[in-house]
Amino acid sequence: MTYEILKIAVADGIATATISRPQALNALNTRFFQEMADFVASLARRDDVRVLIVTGEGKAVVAGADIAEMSGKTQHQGTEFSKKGQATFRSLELLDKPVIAAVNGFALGGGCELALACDIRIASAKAKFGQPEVNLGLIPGYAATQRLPRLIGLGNALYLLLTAELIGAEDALRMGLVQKVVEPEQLMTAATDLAKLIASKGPRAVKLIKRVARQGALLDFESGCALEADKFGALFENEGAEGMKAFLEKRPPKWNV
Ligand code: CO8
Repeated sequence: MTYEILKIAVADGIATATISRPQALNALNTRFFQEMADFVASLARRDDVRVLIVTGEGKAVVAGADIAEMSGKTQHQGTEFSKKGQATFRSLELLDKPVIAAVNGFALGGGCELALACDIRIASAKAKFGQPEVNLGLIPGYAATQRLPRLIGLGNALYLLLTAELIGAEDALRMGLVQKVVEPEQLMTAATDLAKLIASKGPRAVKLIKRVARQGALLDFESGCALEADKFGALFENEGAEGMKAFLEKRPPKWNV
Protein backbone atom coordinates (compact mmCIF):
# COMPACT_ATOMS: atom_id res chain seq x y z
CA MET A 1 0.00 0.00 0.00
CA THR A 2 1.07 3.61 -0.39
CA TYR A 3 1.85 5.26 2.90
CA GLU A 4 0.53 8.76 3.59
CA ILE A 5 1.29 9.01 7.29
CA LEU A 6 4.31 6.76 7.75
CA LYS A 7 7.63 7.83 6.26
CA ILE A 8 9.75 4.74 5.85
CA ALA A 9 13.52 4.55 5.50
CA VAL A 10 15.63 1.39 5.41
CA ALA A 11 19.42 1.43 5.65
CA ASP A 12 22.03 -1.01 6.98
CA GLY A 13 19.42 -3.49 8.17
CA ILE A 14 17.54 -0.85 10.18
CA ALA A 15 14.06 0.36 9.26
CA THR A 16 12.81 3.69 10.56
CA ALA A 17 9.10 4.50 10.55
CA THR A 18 8.41 8.18 11.18
CA ILE A 19 4.81 9.09 11.97
CA SER A 20 4.19 12.25 9.97
CA ARG A 21 0.98 14.12 10.59
CA PRO A 22 2.54 16.94 12.60
CA GLN A 23 -0.38 19.33 12.06
CA ALA A 24 -2.38 17.04 14.41
CA LEU A 25 0.63 16.15 16.56
CA ASN A 26 0.61 12.73 14.83
CA ALA A 27 -2.69 11.76 16.50
CA LEU A 28 -3.55 8.15 15.70
CA ASN A 29 -6.40 7.71 13.21
CA THR A 30 -7.77 4.77 11.24
CA ARG A 31 -5.42 5.44 8.35
CA PHE A 32 -2.39 5.28 10.69
CA PHE A 33 -3.45 1.88 12.02
CA GLN A 34 -3.97 0.54 8.47
CA GLU A 35 -0.51 1.72 7.44
CA MET A 36 1.23 0.51 10.60
CA ALA A 37 -0.41 -2.93 10.43
CA ASP A 38 0.56 -3.24 6.75
CA PHE A 39 4.14 -2.11 7.39
CA VAL A 40 4.71 -4.44 10.34
CA ALA A 41 3.32 -7.37 8.31
CA SER A 42 5.70 -6.49 5.47
CA LEU A 43 8.67 -6.33 7.86
CA ALA A 44 7.87 -9.79 9.20
CA ARG A 45 8.66 -11.13 5.71
CA ARG A 46 11.99 -9.26 5.39
CA ASP A 47 15.19 -10.88 6.61
CA ASP A 48 17.26 -7.89 5.53
CA VAL A 49 15.71 -5.71 8.26
CA ARG A 50 17.02 -6.55 11.72
CA VAL A 51 15.67 -3.71 13.90
CA LEU A 52 12.78 -1.22 13.62
CA ILE A 53 12.86 2.31 15.01
CA VAL A 54 9.54 4.15 15.47
CA THR A 55 9.54 7.91 15.91
CA GLY A 56 7.46 11.00 15.13
CA GLU A 57 7.85 14.18 13.11
CA GLY A 58 7.63 17.51 14.89
CA LYS A 59 7.02 18.08 18.57
CA ALA A 60 5.23 14.79 19.29
CA VAL A 61 5.87 11.16 18.65
CA VAL A 62 2.07 10.91 19.03
CA ALA A 63 -0.25 13.11 21.15
CA GLY A 64 -2.84 10.38 21.49
CA ALA A 65 -5.62 8.74 19.59
CA ASP A 66 -7.32 11.18 17.22
CA ILE A 67 -9.93 12.81 19.44
CA ALA A 68 -11.70 14.34 16.43
CA GLU A 69 -12.16 10.87 14.91
CA MET A 70 -13.14 9.20 18.21
CA SER A 71 -15.66 11.83 19.25
CA GLY A 72 -19.25 10.79 18.44
CA LYS A 73 -18.52 7.07 18.15
CA THR A 74 -21.05 4.61 19.58
CA GLN A 75 -20.15 2.10 22.32
CA HIS A 76 -19.71 -0.65 19.74
CA GLN A 77 -17.57 1.57 17.48
CA GLY A 78 -15.43 2.60 20.48
CA THR A 79 -14.76 -1.02 21.37
CA GLU A 80 -13.93 -1.87 17.74
CA PHE A 81 -11.59 1.15 17.47
CA SER A 82 -9.83 -0.03 20.61
CA LYS A 83 -9.51 -3.64 19.39
CA LYS A 84 -8.00 -2.64 16.03
CA GLY A 85 -5.41 -0.44 17.74
CA GLN A 86 -4.61 -3.11 20.30
CA ALA A 87 -4.04 -5.68 17.55
CA THR A 88 -1.72 -3.36 15.64
CA PHE A 89 0.37 -2.55 18.71
CA ARG A 90 0.45 -6.23 19.64
CA SER A 91 1.91 -6.98 16.21
CA LEU A 92 4.95 -4.89 17.21
CA GLU A 93 5.47 -7.16 20.21
CA LEU A 94 5.02 -10.27 18.08
CA LEU A 95 7.36 -9.04 15.31
CA ASP A 96 10.53 -11.15 15.37
CA LYS A 97 12.72 -8.03 15.34
CA PRO A 98 13.43 -5.64 18.22
CA VAL A 99 11.49 -2.38 18.02
CA ILE A 100 12.94 0.81 19.47
CA ALA A 101 10.71 3.80 20.24
CA ALA A 102 12.66 7.04 19.71
CA VAL A 103 10.45 9.41 21.70
CA ASN A 104 11.08 12.87 20.27
CA GLY A 105 8.37 14.82 22.10
CA PHE A 106 4.84 14.26 23.43
CA ALA A 107 3.99 10.58 23.96
CA LEU A 108 0.47 10.94 25.32
CA GLY A 109 -2.41 8.50 25.57
CA GLY A 110 -2.18 6.25 22.51
CA GLY A 111 1.32 7.67 21.92
CA CYS A 112 2.55 6.44 25.27
CA GLU A 113 0.79 3.14 24.53
CA LEU A 114 2.65 2.88 21.23
CA ALA A 115 5.95 3.38 23.07
CA LEU A 116 4.90 0.75 25.63
CA ALA A 117 4.39 -1.80 22.85
CA CYS A 118 7.97 -1.24 21.62
CA ASP A 119 10.79 -3.30 23.12
CA ILE A 120 13.10 -0.44 24.17
CA ARG A 121 12.31 3.25 24.65
CA ILE A 122 14.88 5.99 24.22
CA ALA A 123 13.75 9.55 24.86
CA SER A 124 14.76 13.07 24.01
CA ALA A 125 15.31 15.17 27.14
CA LYS A 126 12.32 17.21 25.88
CA ALA A 127 9.94 14.23 25.73
CA LYS A 128 6.75 14.26 27.79
CA PHE A 129 4.85 11.14 28.76
CA GLY A 130 1.34 10.77 30.09
CA GLN A 131 -1.96 8.94 30.00
CA PRO A 132 -4.45 11.83 29.92
CA GLU A 133 -7.51 9.73 28.96
CA VAL A 134 -9.14 10.34 32.35
CA ASN A 135 -9.26 14.08 31.50
CA LEU A 136 -11.55 13.11 28.61
CA GLY A 137 -13.70 10.82 30.75
CA LEU A 138 -12.04 7.82 29.08
CA ILE A 139 -9.70 5.02 29.98
CA PRO A 140 -6.80 3.91 27.76
CA GLY A 141 -7.85 1.70 24.87
CA TYR A 142 -4.52 0.46 23.51
CA ALA A 143 -3.52 -1.63 26.52
CA ALA A 144 -1.85 0.92 28.82
CA THR A 145 -3.91 -0.46 31.71
CA GLN A 146 -2.16 -3.79 31.05
CA ARG A 147 1.33 -2.87 29.83
CA LEU A 148 2.05 0.07 32.11
CA PRO A 149 1.67 -1.83 35.42
CA ARG A 150 3.75 -4.69 34.01
CA LEU A 151 6.53 -2.28 32.96
CA ILE A 152 6.70 0.25 35.80
CA GLY A 153 4.74 -1.40 38.62
CA LEU A 154 1.18 -0.90 39.75
CA GLY A 155 1.82 2.13 41.95
CA ASN A 156 3.59 4.15 39.27
CA ALA A 157 1.08 3.04 36.64
CA LEU A 158 -1.97 3.98 38.68
CA TYR A 159 -0.35 7.30 39.53
CA LEU A 160 -0.01 8.16 35.83
CA LEU A 161 -3.39 6.71 34.83
CA LEU A 162 -5.40 8.31 37.64
CA THR A 163 -3.78 11.76 37.67
CA ALA A 164 -3.18 12.26 33.91
CA GLU A 165 0.00 14.04 34.99
CA LEU A 166 2.53 14.63 32.21
CA ILE A 167 6.02 13.62 33.25
CA GLY A 168 9.36 14.56 31.73
CA ALA A 169 11.99 12.23 30.37
CA GLU A 170 14.04 12.10 33.60
CA ASP A 171 11.00 11.05 35.65
CA ALA A 172 10.17 8.49 32.97
CA LEU A 173 13.73 7.15 33.28
CA ARG A 174 13.45 6.97 37.07
CA MET A 175 10.20 4.98 36.76
CA GLY A 176 11.67 2.58 34.20
CA LEU A 177 9.32 3.83 31.51
CA VAL A 178 12.31 4.65 29.30
CA GLN A 179 15.73 3.05 29.21
CA LYS A 180 17.80 6.06 28.13
CA VAL A 181 17.51 9.86 27.84
CA VAL A 182 19.61 11.87 25.39
CA GLU A 183 19.78 15.47 24.18
CA PRO A 184 17.10 16.16 21.52
CA GLU A 185 19.59 16.60 18.67
CA GLN A 186 21.22 13.27 19.58
CA LEU A 187 18.01 11.23 19.59
CA MET A 188 18.09 9.65 16.14
CA THR A 189 21.86 9.06 16.26
CA ALA A 190 21.49 7.38 19.64
CA ALA A 191 18.53 5.28 18.44
CA THR A 192 20.38 4.27 15.27
CA ASP A 193 23.54 3.41 17.22
CA LEU A 194 21.47 1.26 19.55
CA ALA A 195 19.80 -0.44 16.58
CA LYS A 196 23.19 -1.06 14.94
CA LEU A 197 24.57 -2.53 18.16
CA ILE A 198 21.66 -4.98 18.37
CA ALA A 199 21.94 -5.73 14.63
CA SER A 200 25.60 -6.69 15.12
CA LYS A 201 24.64 -9.57 17.45
CA GLY A 202 23.64 -13.10 16.44
CA PRO A 203 20.44 -12.74 14.37
CA ARG A 204 18.82 -15.95 15.63
CA ALA A 205 19.75 -15.18 19.24
CA VAL A 206 18.28 -11.67 18.98
CA LYS A 207 14.97 -13.03 17.64
CA LEU A 208 14.83 -15.72 20.31
CA ILE A 209 15.65 -13.36 23.18
CA LYS A 210 12.70 -11.18 22.21
CA ARG A 211 10.38 -14.15 21.74
CA VAL A 212 11.36 -15.98 24.93
CA ALA A 213 11.30 -12.85 27.11
CA ARG A 214 7.95 -11.68 25.72
CA GLN A 215 6.28 -15.11 25.84
CA GLY A 216 7.85 -15.85 29.21
CA ALA A 217 6.39 -12.67 30.70
CA LEU A 218 2.94 -14.17 30.11
CA LEU A 219 3.83 -17.64 31.44
CA ASP A 220 4.47 -19.10 34.87
CA PHE A 221 8.16 -19.29 35.87
CA GLU A 222 8.62 -23.03 35.22
CA SER A 223 7.03 -22.83 31.75
CA GLY A 224 9.16 -19.79 30.93
CA CYS A 225 12.33 -21.63 31.96
CA ALA A 226 11.31 -24.66 29.87
CA LEU A 227 10.86 -22.37 26.87
CA GLU A 228 14.26 -20.78 27.52
CA ALA A 229 16.03 -24.15 27.77
CA ASP A 230 14.43 -25.30 24.51
CA LYS A 231 15.48 -22.19 22.59
CA PHE A 232 18.94 -22.14 24.26
CA GLY A 233 19.53 -25.62 22.88
CA ALA A 234 18.19 -24.62 19.46
CA LEU A 235 21.20 -22.32 18.97
CA PHE A 236 23.89 -24.92 19.71
CA GLU A 237 24.19 -26.38 16.24
CA ASN A 238 24.25 -23.12 14.32
CA GLU A 239 24.84 -19.57 15.50
CA GLY A 240 25.80 -20.47 19.06
CA ALA A 241 28.35 -23.01 17.81
CA GLU A 242 29.95 -20.31 15.64
CA GLY A 243 29.84 -17.66 18.40
CA MET A 244 31.56 -19.91 20.94
CA LYS A 245 34.10 -21.17 18.39
CA ALA A 246 34.92 -17.59 17.38
CA PHE A 247 35.45 -16.66 21.03
CA LEU A 248 37.84 -19.56 21.54
CA GLU A 249 39.68 -18.73 18.31
CA LYS A 250 39.86 -15.05 19.32
CA ARG A 251 38.15 -13.79 16.15
CA PRO A 252 34.86 -12.00 15.38
CA PRO A 253 31.95 -14.38 14.73
CA LYS A 254 30.50 -14.92 11.25
CA TRP A 255 26.78 -15.01 11.86
CA ASN A 256 25.64 -16.26 8.45
CA VAL A 257 25.94 -19.90 9.53
N1 CO8 B 1 -6.31 14.18 18.63
C1 CO8 B 1 -6.62 15.04 17.62
N2 CO8 B 1 -5.99 16.21 17.43
C2 CO8 B 1 -5.01 16.53 18.30
C3 CO8 B 1 -4.64 15.70 19.36
C4 CO8 B 1 -5.34 14.45 19.51
N3 CO8 B 1 -5.04 13.56 20.47
N4 CO8 B 1 -3.64 16.28 20.05
C5 CO8 B 1 -3.39 17.45 19.43
N5 CO8 B 1 -4.21 17.59 18.38
C6 CO8 B 1 -4.28 18.73 17.44
C7 CO8 B 1 -4.89 19.96 18.10
O1 CO8 B 1 -6.30 19.89 18.07
C8 CO8 B 1 -4.33 21.06 17.23
O2 CO8 B 1 -5.07 21.12 16.03
P1 CO8 B 1 -5.52 22.58 15.43
O3 CO8 B 1 -4.22 23.28 15.13
O4 CO8 B 1 -6.30 22.22 14.21
O5 CO8 B 1 -6.31 23.25 16.50
C9 CO8 B 1 -2.95 20.56 16.86
O6 CO8 B 1 -2.97 19.13 17.10
C10 CO8 B 1 -1.84 21.13 17.70
O7 CO8 B 1 -2.17 20.93 19.06
P2 CO8 B 1 -2.19 22.10 20.17
O8 CO8 B 1 -2.46 23.41 19.53
O9 CO8 B 1 -3.11 21.67 21.28
O10 CO8 B 1 -0.66 22.06 20.64
P3 CO8 B 1 -0.08 22.53 22.06
O11 CO8 B 1 1.40 22.49 21.91
O12 CO8 B 1 -0.74 23.79 22.53
O13 CO8 B 1 -0.52 21.36 23.09
C11 CO8 B 1 -0.80 19.08 23.81
C12 CO8 B 1 0.03 20.08 22.98
C13 CO8 B 1 -0.62 19.38 25.30
C14 CO8 B 1 -0.24 17.71 23.50
C15 CO8 B 1 -2.29 19.17 23.43
O14 CO8 B 1 -2.41 19.12 22.01
C16 CO8 B 1 -3.15 18.08 24.00
O15 CO8 B 1 -3.48 18.11 25.17
N6 CO8 B 1 -3.55 17.08 23.14
C17 CO8 B 1 -4.43 16.02 23.54
C18 CO8 B 1 -3.70 15.01 24.41
C19 CO8 B 1 -4.62 13.91 24.82
O16 CO8 B 1 -5.59 14.09 25.53
N7 CO8 B 1 -4.29 12.68 24.37
C20 CO8 B 1 -5.03 11.52 24.71
C21 CO8 B 1 -6.05 11.23 23.68
S1 CO8 B 1 -7.09 9.87 24.16
C22 CO8 B 1 -6.21 8.52 23.78
O17 CO8 B 1 -5.12 8.57 23.31
C23 CO8 B 1 -6.89 7.23 24.09
C24 CO8 B 1 -6.18 6.08 23.43
C25 CO8 B 1 -7.03 4.88 23.40
C26 CO8 B 1 -8.15 5.05 22.43
C27 CO8 B 1 -8.84 3.75 22.29
C28 CO8 B 1 -9.81 3.78 21.15
C29 CO8 B 1 -11.24 3.73 21.59
